[in-house]
Amino acid sequence: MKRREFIRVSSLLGAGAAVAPSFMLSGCAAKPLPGSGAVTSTPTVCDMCFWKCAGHVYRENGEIWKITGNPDDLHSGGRLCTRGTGGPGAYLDPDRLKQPLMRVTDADGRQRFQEVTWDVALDFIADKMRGIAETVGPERMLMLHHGSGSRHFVHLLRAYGSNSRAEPAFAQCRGPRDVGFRLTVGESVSSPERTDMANARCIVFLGCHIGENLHNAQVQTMAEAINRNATLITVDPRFSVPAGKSQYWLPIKPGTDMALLLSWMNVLIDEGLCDQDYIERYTVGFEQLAAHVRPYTPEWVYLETGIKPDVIRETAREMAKAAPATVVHPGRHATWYGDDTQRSRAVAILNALLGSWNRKGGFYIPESVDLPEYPLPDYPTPKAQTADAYPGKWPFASQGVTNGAIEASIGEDAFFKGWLVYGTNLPQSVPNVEEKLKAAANTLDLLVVVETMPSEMTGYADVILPECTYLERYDDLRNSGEREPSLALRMPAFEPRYDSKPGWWIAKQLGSRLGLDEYFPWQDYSEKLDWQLKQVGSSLEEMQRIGVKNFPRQSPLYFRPGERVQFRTPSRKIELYSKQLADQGFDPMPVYTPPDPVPNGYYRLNYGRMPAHTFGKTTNNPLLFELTPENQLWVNPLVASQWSLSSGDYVRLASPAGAISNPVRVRVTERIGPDSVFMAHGFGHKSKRLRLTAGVGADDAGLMSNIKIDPLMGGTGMRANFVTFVQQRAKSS
Ligand SMILES: Nc1nc2c(c(=O)[nH]1)N[C@H]1C(S)=C(S)[C@@H](COP(=O)(O)OP(=O)(O)OC[C@H]3O[C@@H](n4cnc5c(=O)[nH]c(N)nc54)[C@H](O)[C@@H]3O)O[C@H]1N2
Ligand SMILES: Nc1nc2c(c(=O)[nH]1)N[C@H]1C(S)=C(S)[C@@H](COP(=O)(O)OP(=O)(O)OC[C@H]3O[C@@H](n4cnc5c(=O)[nH]c(N)nc54)[C@H](O)[C@@H]3O)O[C@H]1N2
Ligand code: SF4
Ligand SMILES: [Mo]
Repeated sequence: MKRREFIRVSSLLGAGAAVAPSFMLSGCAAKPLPGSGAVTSTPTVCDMCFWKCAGHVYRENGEIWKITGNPDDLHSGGRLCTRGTGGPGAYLDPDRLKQPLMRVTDADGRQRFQEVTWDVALDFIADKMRGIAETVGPERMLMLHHGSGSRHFVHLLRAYGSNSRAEPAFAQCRGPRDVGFRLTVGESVSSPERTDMANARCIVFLGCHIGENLHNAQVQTMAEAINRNATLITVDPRFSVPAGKSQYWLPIKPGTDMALLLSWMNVLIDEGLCDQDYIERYTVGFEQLAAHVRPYTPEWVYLETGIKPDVIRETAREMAKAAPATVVHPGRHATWYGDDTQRSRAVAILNALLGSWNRKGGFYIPESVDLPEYPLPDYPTPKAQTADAYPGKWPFASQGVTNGAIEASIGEDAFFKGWLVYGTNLPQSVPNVEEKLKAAANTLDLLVVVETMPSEMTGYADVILPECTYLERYDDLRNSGEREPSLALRMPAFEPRYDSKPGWWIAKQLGSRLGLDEYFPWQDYSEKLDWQLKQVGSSLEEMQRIGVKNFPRQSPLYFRPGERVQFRTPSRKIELYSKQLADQGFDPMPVYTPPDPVPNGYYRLNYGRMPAHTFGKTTNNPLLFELTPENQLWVNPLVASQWSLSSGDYVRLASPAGAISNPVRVRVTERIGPDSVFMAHGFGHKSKRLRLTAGVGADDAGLMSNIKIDPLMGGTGMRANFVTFVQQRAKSS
């Protein structure tokens, strides 16, 4: 028998589970108007996505009423997005995990989850963790995670002796961008992105689809730039939201951005449009770069990208005219075609030629509050790091690589023996991973999932721990590097519903069972926050009133004219030519490789964000579900007529590897070219306990089998995937 079979968590609730809940706010009409009862509020930091806007939670007669932005919060401009406003739905969702669950095997050999007490669940986990530490060492316990709440568990594992961890937000998202910028300018673009769009006169988006990607301050500063008549240049094969706001829309042939970037450099250098003073002062390798980009003439690049030579020249001149107030936006989800670190390097190099890195209207220098850490004993030094699980691979990975760590968890002699999974839904977020997850689950000694919802990932667990939502707990203070340093407080607006618990409490309980009490000296997490706040002249009491506190900057926002700067690269300069890469056998300057052609009868699978949802994490939220219940498949009219499709039809998609999607609703639109189809990521849930969203819409991840691994840092390029339609027959042409 399999050690762990995947349990569709549906078996837990019995027959009633299949019925969709009627929406619990539907009783509102019978109540007095919102706001007419006794109103109280508490501050929060939104957790509906990973941007961390500060807001206030309003209660009326003790019940949730609404969440609004905190006007003092520069991070959010005082406004929440659609998803942030939908936060009450996360708290009220009747499908939330309600009590700890443990996998049990019945007499007939079938496995199911059984409700247990917290003591039983925590004792079980602590026993297994102790066993792993004693037999193979604590560093063989891996954390897979996402989100600010995971810090409590990072702390727990560090205290226990493991620094092994990985998050899809690296190898499936911004990893190549971070590494590409670090290799070039010595530091990352950070989150929130340090783009100075608020002051830019020209903004270039490659793919990056802000407006559908609703990262709050990015949307607002883009809107400010539009109002100031900044020149927007959007490179996207699809007519995206920013494309619609741009003076220049460059509908590029997918996968050829590198050629365009190199051609822009060619034009800037050829026409003498670079910031020569900046280049001489701050960069190395200009001569090599100039020689390298010489062959990438607009005429040659036109044949690859489909972008006309005069458009390439004109847009390069626009960038130079506005420089240094030009942002070539680095995007965020950068794992596209496997050469992504190099493409991100090309973006960084282009910004350097324009002199925009750390200059007004280009990028600013972020600053956070100098907040002391609570005094605790030092962590033990682990005997191994995450990368020791996949030796020799991906020398420039600056964080753990999920795909590498998952593969190193399969088999009796696997490197990792236990997993603690927090706030990440791996079956949807790591492409082509389900068989690997099943194999890992069959051999791991321990697989714990800390979740708020019965996600697909919970189906693989030994133990599922129900965390309460962000509206019911304290977490660490928000202290991100920003234009202006600030602290923001997340505090409970409500007692945890059901038998859910805050992450800090769960981590402390496990710590105590593992003999690590000295790392968790607080009875309540608010004691730790109060201590930290008092070190910087505030207090918990003050923050409970104001929610956000802004602090004066200690250092300038941009480079001062002519300032001497030491970049954090080996040469202490911006590395247009990278000796680091050459030394390891990689291309020292970015090189263009054409993408795989689309197989006959197939279309490129393009995917991205939609405003109303964050991945699959909000699709079951009753408020947001009501707004946007499903994703749609964008299909070009030519393709639609070939396959006899109309808007509103449902189709299934097939991948070359034989995967078939759920039915997805067609939207016929000129906004996508005839070589591709497009859908928002995060739909097509399989977990039946997500009663609203289960089976609704299609999952892009399930259709991905052709993954292009970035040799520098292990990122999983996901854009080289193709699909075709099932059910319909192509008309004979
Ligand atoms: N195919 C495909 N794959 C992708 C992408 C794509 O577009 N297409 N996008 C990539 C990108 S950009 C990223 S950043 C990653 C993101 O991928 P993940 O890191 O996996 O993030 P989510 O998909 O948002 O999953 C978050 C999970 O956390 C749970 N959760 C929500 N709130 C809480 C909480 O307070 N506590 C706990 N413990 N759990 C909580 C949610 O229920 C959900 O199951 O996916 C990447 N993978
Ligand atoms: N509402 C909402 N907002 C979000 C999120 C969310 O889940 N919901 N997630 C957040 C996260 S974690 C991330 S990482 C970001 C991701 O958001 P971004 O970094 O902005 O998006 P990307 O996935 O890089 O790019 C998607 C765009 O690339 C285009 N594209 C596809 N192929 C190509 C190509 O070959 N060349 C070019 N130039 N363009 C191409 C697509 O048509 C699409 O418009 O969004 C963030 N914001
Ligand atoms: S961008 Fe929206 S969902 Fe994300 S933290 Fe801000 S308000 Fe919340
Ligand atoms: Mo992301």
